[in-house]
Amino acid sequence: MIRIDVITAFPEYFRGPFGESMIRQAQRRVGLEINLWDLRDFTHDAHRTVDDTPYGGGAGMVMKPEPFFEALEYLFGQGLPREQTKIIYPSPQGKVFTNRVAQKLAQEKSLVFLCGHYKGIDQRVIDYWVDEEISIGDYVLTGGELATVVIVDAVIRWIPGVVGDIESVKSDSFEGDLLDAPYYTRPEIYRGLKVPDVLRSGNHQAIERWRLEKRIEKTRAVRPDLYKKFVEKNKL
Ligand code: 6GU
Repeated sequence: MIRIDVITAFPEYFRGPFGESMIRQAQRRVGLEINLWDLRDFTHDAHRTVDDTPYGGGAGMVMKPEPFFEALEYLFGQGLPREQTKIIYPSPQGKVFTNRVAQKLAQEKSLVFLCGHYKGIDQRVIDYWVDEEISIGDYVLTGGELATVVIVDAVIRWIPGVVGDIESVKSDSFEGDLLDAPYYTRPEIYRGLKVPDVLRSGNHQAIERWRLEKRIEKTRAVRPDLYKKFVEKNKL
């Protein structure tokens, strides 16, 4: 059982992705609980202001500390146990998110995501509250909402019961430092394009060998960094 709380100035952003597919299945099937909290509900001015100009000057705005402090104090005041919660701040300054990080986060009881916008959140929120600052890659998004959706999706796949067959999760890309093999379904010939014979041979050993070859070939071609890891770990 995992509980996820998201603190955001744009809660509507999540209704689509969290209402669909895998994430909804997870909420039904394994009792995943997702709560959205509107950051603006923790402001006190008529304009419900969540940002302000940066000390030291420069372009862009910074998210004010008070609404985040008050939202978190509210959550933990409502009985969410702080010591059993990981507070995550998705940001380009974070450590890079990988499938391994996703698998580890899936073992937590409670995750809280703080969504930043503009230049980011006042550093005091990060220093005082945040357990993990996580980036989903070397590019900049307009806000942390999309990164939160990405992280939540990748995390919940690792909760037993979310994906029907956990073996499928384990054979996906990146397991064993390799990308996944190509897949085919019917028809056997489509517009003259054939499914590889080996996949129709019924020879499971040959199929496994072929799949491994394809994974190695593809990884070597598009991800030399991963391929190097694979070669080193397997002493090839
Ligand atoms: Cl987590 N947030 C934003 N705003 N941009 C990003 C990111 C996160 N990860 C990569 N780019």
